[in-house]
Amino acid sequence: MAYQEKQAWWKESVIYQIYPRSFADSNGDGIGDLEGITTHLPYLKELGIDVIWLSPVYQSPNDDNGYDISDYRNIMKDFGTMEDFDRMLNRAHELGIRIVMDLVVNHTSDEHAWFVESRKSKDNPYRDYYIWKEPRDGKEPNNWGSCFSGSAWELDEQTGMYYLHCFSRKQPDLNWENEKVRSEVFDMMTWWCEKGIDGFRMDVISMISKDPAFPDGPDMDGIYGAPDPYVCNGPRVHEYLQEMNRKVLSRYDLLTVGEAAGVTIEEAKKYANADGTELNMVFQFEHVNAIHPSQCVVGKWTYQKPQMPDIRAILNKWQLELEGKAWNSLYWDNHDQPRAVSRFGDDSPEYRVLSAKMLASCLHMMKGTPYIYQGEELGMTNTHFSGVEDCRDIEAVNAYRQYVEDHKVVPKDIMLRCFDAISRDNARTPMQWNGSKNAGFTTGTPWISVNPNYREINAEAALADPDSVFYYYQKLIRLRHEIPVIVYGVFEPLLEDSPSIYAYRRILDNTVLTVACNWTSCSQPCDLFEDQNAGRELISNYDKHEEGYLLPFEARVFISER
Ligand code: TEU
Ligand code: CA
Repeated sequence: MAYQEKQAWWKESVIYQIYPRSFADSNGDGIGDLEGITTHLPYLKELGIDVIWLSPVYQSPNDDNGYDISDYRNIMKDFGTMEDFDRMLNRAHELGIRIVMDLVVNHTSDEHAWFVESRKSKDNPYRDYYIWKEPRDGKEPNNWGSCFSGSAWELDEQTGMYYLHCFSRKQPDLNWENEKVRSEVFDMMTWWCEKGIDGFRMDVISMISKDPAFPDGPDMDGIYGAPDPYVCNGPRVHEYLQEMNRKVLSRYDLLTVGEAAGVTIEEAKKYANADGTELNMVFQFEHVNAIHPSQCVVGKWTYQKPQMPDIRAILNKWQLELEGKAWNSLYWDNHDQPRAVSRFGDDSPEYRVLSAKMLASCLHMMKGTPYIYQGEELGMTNTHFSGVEDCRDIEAVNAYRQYVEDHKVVPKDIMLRCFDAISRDNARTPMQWNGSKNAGFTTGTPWISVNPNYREINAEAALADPDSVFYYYQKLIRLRHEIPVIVYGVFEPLLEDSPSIYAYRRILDNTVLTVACNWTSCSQPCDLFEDQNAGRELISNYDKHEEGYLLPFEARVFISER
């Protein structure tokens, strides 16, 4: 091989994210659970994925659906028991599927024993586990707003001091400066590794080191200041991750991916450096935030559709600049994002299947490790919110209270339009298993409404249709396992000025992969496949092509030797 990229199983894998609350309910309480996951492992085996990333299953009062953990070594009661977990892990391993856990250690729940102690008094041994500050002029220590509305500081009456919470007030930020905190976290991680889990997805890991000066932030939404510049990629974050790597990660064979809000290319090269001193890869956010602030109603809220050329410029930049230096993760969807086919494709009956397949091709042929979010393989769509009472997500509910009700800066119907477009609840409606009541998700009342389109869009229907989005994903995954250029080929952009076609090449030794995706509902001229004799088609979402054109939402992948 002329070109050498270090081989690794986590580079050759496809990851499937499960949001347990919404995946499958085994006991009729309306909440997905571990037993539900175990039951559906054969479905995932059929899809062909290698790894499951499990959103948090730890004990939690569920202020933020498990991202507020009150005991890292216990299972959330709603989800089952540790025995259920062990059974799921064993069963997955028997099927050759690895399990990656969500690690949420930027913050804990306020009901975690450490915080219960910490807030008791200024001299409590756990006081320094969290970030406590004296009031400034009788008010909050600085202007930071929380991601979930309101101030990022909460006054605790007991001691008259404020604690920091970048997310909800029930998610106090841990103080990573305190070496006891770090060693507690590393012990806990080791405990899970000894259990035999296969890796960690690290929640907002880019935020664990704060600027010790805690300066006011730039305007966030006309009300609060944004903490981002002072909490993302902070001064000691790489030191902490290198310590974690030395003490835990390097001792096991793991997949590690850092959720890295605010990460730049330069920072990613450190977090995911090829020497392996920190993490395998990070989730960057640029392509899912490809909307200019001027197109937002307030804060992150918008109903504008992002444009392909902007997304392409971002993804191409990440592909080119990490080459040989760090590894990319590839995703359209997760539990914090609206459904990909609705946001980037076209979820109308005419184009839903075609555009879902196009998006899948576009992403899965890039260089990096692809992530599929539950239901993405069915082309599940966004849902509709007719009022705030349809919402479950703390982010949406709090934003509604703050912007619509309290400050009255956004009219109700505009806010709901934003929710339809990008609320996180779009991703959290129950997995659509079949056309029976509640989409086969539960026999009880689901904790969040099922998307009304479940009679047409569901796993049973997909498995019965050879042309389904499901089988298209299955084929993409199989191709990745069989054809090295898909994993290791160098990325080269094509047609960078096209307003409608996203195209690129991948090259490994003499093998060339050519990928072209039409992001529009019109036929578009395209001459990339003129010389058809030179190779063969690997996959496409159309059986017949039109010479010199890509049909609406057509995707074509071609392999040849040079
Ligand atoms: O998300 C953090 C994050 O940066 C986001 O995607 C965040 O949800 C978004 O900015 C809100 O608009 C992680 C988890 O993925 C998310 O589910 C949690 O709510 C959050 O951390 C707190 O743990
Ligand atoms: Ca249940």
